[in-house]
Amino acid sequence: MILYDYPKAPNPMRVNLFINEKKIKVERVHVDLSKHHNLKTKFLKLNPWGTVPFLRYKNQTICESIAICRLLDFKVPFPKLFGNNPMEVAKIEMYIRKIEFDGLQAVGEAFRNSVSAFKERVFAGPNKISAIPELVNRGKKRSILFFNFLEKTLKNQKYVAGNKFSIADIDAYTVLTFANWIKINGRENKKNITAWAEKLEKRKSFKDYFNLIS
Ligand SMILES: N[C@@H](CCC(=O)N[C@@H](CS)C(=O)NCC(=O)O)C(=O)O
Repeated sequence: MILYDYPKAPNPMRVNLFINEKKIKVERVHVDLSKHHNLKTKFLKLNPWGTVPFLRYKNQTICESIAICRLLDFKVPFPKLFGNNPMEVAKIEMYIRKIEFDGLQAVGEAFRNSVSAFKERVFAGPNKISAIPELVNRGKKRSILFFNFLEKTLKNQKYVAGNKFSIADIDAYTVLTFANWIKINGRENKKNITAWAEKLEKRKSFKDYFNLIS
């Protein structure tokens, strides 16, 4: 099992946090996104989508962070990060979709449309699509709305999807970190987000991740 990885980037970050929570040992290949190595022929041959993370397992490629986590979840079922009963599973799925669409994509919209390196390739992968600078502010507004939503959610529950730590916390924390790239501090004036983030940062899985990228 080989993880093609660039741990500083948001999608690899969430898979790395998941792997750490599960204490899974994987072999890693570093794909340097800062040098666009994801578009090198040798990587495109393995993953034509041109994104990381992706996992090579049994001569097959699995890309998409949540799909990778799902596969790993079958291999190492505990701790349960996708829920333990139908209601937990549904709630976690509900939150991870909301976080991906309204959080990760919002920050991504502001980031990708603002960076000169992605001017002609605004979406991850090999396709050439031009950036639209007007979307930077829209992405920032959407990101702020997302953090307002997260603050409200964390007022009533200890973790994002309820009273247990789950993949939803990993995803939401990843958005919080990614937002620094567009100079939005999701903790500012948000006591529930701040307390929750500080709690997560005490977990061994998070400390191990920070060590990996330092
Ligand atoms: N939906 C995919 C997104 C993967 C993705 O966008 N990865 C980024 C890094 S966070 C990437 O590979 N970027 C390469 C590029 O910009 O071409 C997932 O969940 O894994």
